[in-house]
Amino acid sequence: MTRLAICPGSFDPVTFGHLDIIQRGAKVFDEVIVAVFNNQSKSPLFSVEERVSMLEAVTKHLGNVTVDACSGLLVDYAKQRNAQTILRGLRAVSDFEYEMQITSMNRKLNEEVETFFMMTNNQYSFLSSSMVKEVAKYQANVSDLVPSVVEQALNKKFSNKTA
Ligand code: COD
Repeated sequence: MTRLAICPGSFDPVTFGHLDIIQRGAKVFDEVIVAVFNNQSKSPLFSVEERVSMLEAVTKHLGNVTVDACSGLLVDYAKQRNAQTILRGLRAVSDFEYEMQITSMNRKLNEEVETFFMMTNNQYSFLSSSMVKEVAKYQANVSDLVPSVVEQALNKKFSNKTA
């Protein structure tokens, strides 16, 4: 049986923290699908198409990773793809409550879907897409935080805007 995991998120935009979880997940599972959702509680900077395209660029070296644009419920998407595992990353205690809520809701919606958590690499424990956007808006150097394709896209987004 193929061990397939769905790695869901907003990825607005993908950071080295996300990439670390995807890369490590790709070693544990036979196949990983990175599922890009629009999280209603966050207003996105990049369109889903832009996020998918950046994720495809930064995961192209991983043969067992694919990227997909998704809408609707995560558990429905997992069922559609015949996946029983959701892969999420955990940074700090502050993530725990949010992740517990999502996991409990998903379990209530479909108890056959299990969620696996991977602890962040220490060097990325402070890293989030929102912080990257916040500092990039003020032209700070984000090359240590995001892949270069994302850095270029951020520069382009913010080059015509006054902070
Ligand atoms: N280090 C390690 N992991 C990290 C880091 C980091 N520095 N930064 C982020 N991560 C992890 C996150 O913990 C998460 O596991 C993943 O990377 C993606 O992160 P985000 O922030 O892009 O993803 P979210 O939290 O916005 O994703 C929310 C979902 C899209 C999964 C959620 O809204 C969802 O399931 N939507 C579909 C509708 C649904 O089914 N709703 C019911 C459940 S709430």
